Amino acid sequence: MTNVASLTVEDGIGILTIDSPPVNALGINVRRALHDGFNSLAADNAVKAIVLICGGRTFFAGADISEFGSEPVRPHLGDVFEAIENVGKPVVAAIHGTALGGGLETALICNYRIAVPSAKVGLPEVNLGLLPGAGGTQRLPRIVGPEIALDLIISGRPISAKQALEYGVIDALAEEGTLREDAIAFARTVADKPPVRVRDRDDKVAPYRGKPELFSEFRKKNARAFRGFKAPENIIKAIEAAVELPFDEGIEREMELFLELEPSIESQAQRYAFFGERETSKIPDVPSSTPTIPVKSVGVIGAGTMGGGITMNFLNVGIPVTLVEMNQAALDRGVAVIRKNYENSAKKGKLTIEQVEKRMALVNPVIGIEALSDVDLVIEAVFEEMAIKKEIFSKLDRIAKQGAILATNTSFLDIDEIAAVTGRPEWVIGLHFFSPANVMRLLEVVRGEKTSIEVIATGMKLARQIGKVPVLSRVCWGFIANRIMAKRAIQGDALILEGPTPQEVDKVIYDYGFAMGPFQMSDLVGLDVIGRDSAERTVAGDLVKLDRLGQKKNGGYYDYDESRKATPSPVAAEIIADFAKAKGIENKGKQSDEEILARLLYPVVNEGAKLLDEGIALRASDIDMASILGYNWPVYTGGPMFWADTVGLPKIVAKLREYEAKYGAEFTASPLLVKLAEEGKSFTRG
Ligand code: T1G
Repeated sequence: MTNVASLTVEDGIGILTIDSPPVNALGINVRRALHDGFNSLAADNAVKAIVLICGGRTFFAGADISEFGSEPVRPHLGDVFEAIENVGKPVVAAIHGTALGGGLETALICNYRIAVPSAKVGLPEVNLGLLPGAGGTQRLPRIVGPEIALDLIISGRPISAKQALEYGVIDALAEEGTLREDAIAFARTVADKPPVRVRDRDDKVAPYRGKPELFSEFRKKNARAFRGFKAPENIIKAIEAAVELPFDEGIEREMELFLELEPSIESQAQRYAFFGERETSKIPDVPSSTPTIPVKSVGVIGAGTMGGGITMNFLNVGIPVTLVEMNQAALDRGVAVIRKNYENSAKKGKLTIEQVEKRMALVNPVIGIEALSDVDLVIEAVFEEMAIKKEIFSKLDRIAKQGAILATNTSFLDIDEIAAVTGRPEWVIGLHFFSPANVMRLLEVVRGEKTSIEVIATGMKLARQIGKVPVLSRVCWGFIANRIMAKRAIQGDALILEGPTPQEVDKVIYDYGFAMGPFQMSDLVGLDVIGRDSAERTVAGDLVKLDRLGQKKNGGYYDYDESRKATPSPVAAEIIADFAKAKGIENKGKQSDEEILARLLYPVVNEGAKLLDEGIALRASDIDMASILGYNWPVYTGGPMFWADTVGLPKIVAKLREYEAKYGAEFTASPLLVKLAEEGKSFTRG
């Protein structure tokens, strides 16, 4: 057992320090150290009060997520909490960093809590498809009341030490840098007091007893947001138990509700996504020791929707941006949209006016790219037209300083072809943002054949710096997310010619867990936008010819009333029937939801397997992260590749072969998918 604990006694105060990098997760070594440490402190009569503190970057950041799914090893967290609660002396939790999940629950089992101002505390288990299973749903409501507890535990949002003090979650603030000393001093003030226990407090929950409306209204208000997730309902039930049941029964109820979640596919998927988001930064031929290039100033070419959103990401973290357009009107429009976005955030209380002005002061709007001669990074975000991009990059080659990174935000075009017009292809990379660029967390970092590993490492690091999750891709049409999701769009367009209606297809995708189906999305985005690049005739193109542009004008696949409520459109149905007839496709009538889902998503899985076959994507979880973070693929399914493993790869291969026989090579199963299916292996389960 590695020694993660140190125990000292200073003038009657026992100090138990746990130091288990990287985040003092409450894995078996830490649990053993706590259990043994508190048992020896209980037996030491010289100890009048105890300080529990952590070394390294943070107080306990929760249970060890990697232990879930395997047989729990004693001492369990419950055993540790019993040792703490029965130590018979006041215990002060000294908090720095992020006391999260089981970490905060450990602090709540202590009698007092003191934290440095920079600390944060929270119960984020909901993000893992779980609930606080070590008393958090029973203790937190006893401190802050069920209403605030519902908000904090369902949102999983951490709160600052200052907010925690206001809520009574902590008892005092320490000075930055003197947490240990301040905690010892605090312990001295309570050493001769009988230990208070959160579990004995009833004043915050009693007023809600026998009044279920708080919970029923909360359920109703959040039904849409909770759709498909299991954890929120169980959290609500656990907090209801904190109000209605005596503490020990509430703890039992909490454990029952936790054990319903822990083995669920939804929680396995969300825990997989937690690690998957961190795995994306691990690149075999770009070691974490690779030197990176400092990026202290950025140039963005194009102040349209993408350029504006991209710019905001850098302003948000204090990096100045020179924003370039070709004319003043476009520039003014772009800057105005950025300002409006920030002012909307300020209206929602997410930003102060000072923060808005501070960010706006960092954007330097100019006409012409000559102004980019001194920036560390240029991101081109102009129209998706190769000739235009080539012209810009050949100019940049002359203008940008040596050592500047030249990035393109292209969604589909060949980055090697763009790099080839410069004399510095090693410095050219793709930074592919997803719209809205200031919101979506996915950033596809596209390495060209010649992109240097320093530039790749810089792109990956910069992504995290601006709050994105980077997924590395090599060059191909559509890179990762767009390429696999294009398969869903193609099959959706094909299906509505064979019998299923747009609303039947949309319903299957909505029921699967997406916010909306492909045809509702097309109507929302605008059919003139969706169909714009298509060379051949499409249903969307035929609808546009009738001036049916979607929600914004005359409806599209659906008709809309003045409140934009969608109804099936007879006009669209006729257009679809005419189109099918012209292509000689017979209407085979309705198909089952299962059949529609397979036809829509199995090709997506197959394309993901091809990405791995071709070395475009590094790992299956990267494809899942790109889908979840770029297309809002429902996280509780784990993404296409994790989901495919739950469906069973042999079943998917068999269905693809059936489609191949019917429709041709579009459905030929990737060699990797076939191999894994035949060997009984999986994409994501080792
Ligand atoms: N368990 C195991 N490993 C963890 C971990 C955890 N709880 N938290 C972080 N790591 C690893 C992470 O995988 C990465 O590893 C490294 O630490 C740095 O993390 C009973 C059931 C604490 C805010 O949900 O939110 O308690 O990639 O890159 O950006 O009721 O990690 O270096 O190999 O994220 O500075 C509840 C999860 C668990 C907190 C730090 N706790 N962690 O962020 O670093 S369930 C959580 C975080 C629970 C109880 C329930 C963040 C962080 P590697 P990082 P960071």
